[in-house]
Amino acid sequence: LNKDIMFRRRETLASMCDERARMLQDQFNVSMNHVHALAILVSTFHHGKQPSAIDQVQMPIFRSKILSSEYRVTSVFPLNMCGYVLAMKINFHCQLFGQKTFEDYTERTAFERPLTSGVAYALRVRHSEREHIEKQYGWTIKKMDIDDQTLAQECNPENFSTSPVQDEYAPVIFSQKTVSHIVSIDMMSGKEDRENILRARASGKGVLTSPFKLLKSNHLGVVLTFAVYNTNLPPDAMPDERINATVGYLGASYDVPSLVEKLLHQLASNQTIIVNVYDTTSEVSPIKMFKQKPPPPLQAISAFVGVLVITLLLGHIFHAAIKQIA
Ligand code: WA2
Repeated sequence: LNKDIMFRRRETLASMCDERARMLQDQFNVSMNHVHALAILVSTFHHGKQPSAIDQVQMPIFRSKILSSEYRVTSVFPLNMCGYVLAMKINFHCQLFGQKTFEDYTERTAFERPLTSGVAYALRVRHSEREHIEKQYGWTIKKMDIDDQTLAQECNPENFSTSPVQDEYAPVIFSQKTVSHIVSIDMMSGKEDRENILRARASGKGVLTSPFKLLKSNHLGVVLTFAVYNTNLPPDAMPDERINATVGYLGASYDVPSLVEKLLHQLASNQTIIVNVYDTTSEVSPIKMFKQKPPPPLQAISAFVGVLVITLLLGHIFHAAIKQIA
């Protein structure tokens, strides 16, 4: 009889596993496609038009609060009355409306990216352009150097130190509200983000980092990056051609604990399970990405079937699922 129960539990777990693995794979593909479409949107509306037409994606609402920072930024232009107004308009447009439009658009389309915790756009900035960009946006480019203690606390871009001189930078200029804490931070100053940026722009493909601790939440997660080019490159374009045509990077972060929560929430049933997630890309040292604490009186829950272990293979994302019986 005991053997029979074990057998049935194993069957139940196996199908729950398969269902969740398939759902992860599907939702990841959906999210990835939409992030890719966002990269094309930025390329078309922000870089493809002079001046940026990103605000025509959706008419922004005028906010008078914005006006003070706009004056601060434009006052650097030593222009006559006419030119001053002109400079004001351009700044208003790119710097503030651009961010507001991106924020609104990405928030309203968040349902298209079910597993992501936020998307952001980092601009490619050469050292020679740094001063101009910093004046235009009204902040200095920050370095992603922050110890674990500070990470756990409020993560405000003001707490980051100014970036030292580099050949080039990738400061975030637009972000979904959920990740607004990375605006002005140079994404090339973080090891994982930097590697992703370099691979994305040379390959023209969506690329994924290994799991690492994300800023602010300090949760383990991964980042997906697509390069944004200033022309519509053919699929067979050479890496050098791609690197030269790169103007920025569109990225999305996946926060694993919230991903598991969302997944469990959507598949809630009368069965009780514990979900653990491992990245098994490296067979010798799998990375524990999420470990759910078991509720105390586990054996007392009649619906408890076991511990579900989802393994992620980052080469083939969310490739397989295996299971255990507690
Ligand atoms: N996004 C959110 N949280 C993070 C993070 C990130 N990167 N890196 C560390 N914590 C704008 O690939 C370009 C997003 C990086 C894209």
